[in-house]
Amino acid sequence: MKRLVLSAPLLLAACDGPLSTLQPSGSIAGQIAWLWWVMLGGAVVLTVLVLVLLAMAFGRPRDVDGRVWTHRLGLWFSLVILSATLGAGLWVGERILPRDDDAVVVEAHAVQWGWRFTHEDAAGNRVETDDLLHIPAATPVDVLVTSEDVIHSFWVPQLAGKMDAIPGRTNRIRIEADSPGTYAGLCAEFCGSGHARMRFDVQAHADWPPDLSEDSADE
Ligand SMILES: [Cu+2]
Repeated sequence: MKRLVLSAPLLLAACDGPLSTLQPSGSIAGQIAWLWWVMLGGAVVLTVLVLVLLAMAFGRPRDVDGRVWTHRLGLWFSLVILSATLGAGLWVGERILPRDDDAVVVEAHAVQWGWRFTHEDAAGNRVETDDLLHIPAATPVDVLVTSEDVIHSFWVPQLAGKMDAIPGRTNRIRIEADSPGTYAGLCAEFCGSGHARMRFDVQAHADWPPDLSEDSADE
């Protein structure tokens, strides 16, 4: 137990970095990170309860009130915790869905093994980029996710959750970056021998659409 406690900082250090869902850079990813902590809190509380019950079961015999430990704690308390985490999941899940509003729409097309992204320039022309998705900062962006061949998955951990790229189907996911910058993305569904190479970047621009003719790294 002592080792586990001492190694906690090391374990938490692994949750750091540009692919961490626990370092959100937008409101959608922020809500997902919040839900992660709520789920962790609920799991810890129930795990502690089970460990206490186990300790009592294997400890020396003693008189216990069955109504308290079985009904109130074992049943009702657990139901309250599970209901709260379920409610939090439904609440967050509903709030991060794409809506019919003025969100910017871009496209992400997956192919073994890379990403082709499309956005519109100021003249309304389609601009295609490989493995680099341009989006506006501080604006909701809906990504239309498609696939050429097998199932892939579009994931930018600091901006949103995952969305599968399925052949013959268009899935929509909303992402948002609070501020200009570059965010790491990857394919989150094993899709063959080149899966590990399916990394990409998302560049969030203060000005939209961006002028890519001079320098795409204008942020
Ligand atoms: Cu993949």
